[in-house]
Amino acid sequence: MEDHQIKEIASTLHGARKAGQSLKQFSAHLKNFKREDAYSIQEEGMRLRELDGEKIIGLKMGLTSEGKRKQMNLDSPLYGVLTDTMQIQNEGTYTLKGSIHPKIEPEIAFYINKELRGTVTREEVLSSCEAICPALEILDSRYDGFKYFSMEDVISDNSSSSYYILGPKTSDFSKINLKNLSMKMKINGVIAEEGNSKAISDDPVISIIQLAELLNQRGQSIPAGTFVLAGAATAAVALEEGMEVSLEVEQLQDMKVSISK
Ligand code: 0L1
Ligand code: MG
Repeated sequence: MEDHQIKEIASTLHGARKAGQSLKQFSAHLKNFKREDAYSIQEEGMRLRELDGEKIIGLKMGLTSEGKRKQMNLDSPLYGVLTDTMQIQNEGTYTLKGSIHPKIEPEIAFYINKELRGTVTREEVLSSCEAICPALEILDSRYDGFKYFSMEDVISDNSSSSYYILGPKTSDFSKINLKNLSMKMKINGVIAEEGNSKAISDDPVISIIQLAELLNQRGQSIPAGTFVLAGAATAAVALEEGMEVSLEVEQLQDMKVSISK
């Protein structure tokens, strides 16, 4: 794909997000839309957000469970980039105004304090991680009907990232079995989705390993001082006014967010 096309698509997606308006999937009419083009569009989109004054502070892995990949008819994990203005404080309020068709999903996040580059081991990830926390990700696709025709559509759209909430940190997690933590996402006190951390790449640490590998393919790394949302443990739930969404992850502290119009 030529440079001007990358810039044009990134700018169209940037405008759609700011206007809160969905658009047609690019792969409906683009031939030969490659994964590397999609990540270039994502990077250009982040450059536009930085020009708007946003600061990149985190990363997210998506499509980390086989179930979710099948549900969305997409074939492999992907990543996106998170900025400071996408963050909502724990126990804060998310306002629906300006969104398109937002959904929320339960995750676990890792705070990385030492750069992770290329092929890394589980032990290297764990020794580079200063804390973990429960996290809620608010997805919002800039495409009509929250549908994609290809991975390239989603990646270009910064992997549907919109907002995120980080729960209280746990620094001493060495005795916590990250591969088997029950996770309950409640809406107004009633369980809406229930899962286990094992659903996140079979082990959420594997998501971080995969992220380091995906970034390395573009000559990048997970920088020190970044947090990473490792992926969802359950399906996402559509957001509506008046919801209070809480997340309980076994052995971690609870968190919540309120939804207003
Ligand atoms: O975070 C995620 O797993 C979502 C990635 C993109 C697919 C979707 O929009 O559901
Ligand atoms: Mg997610």
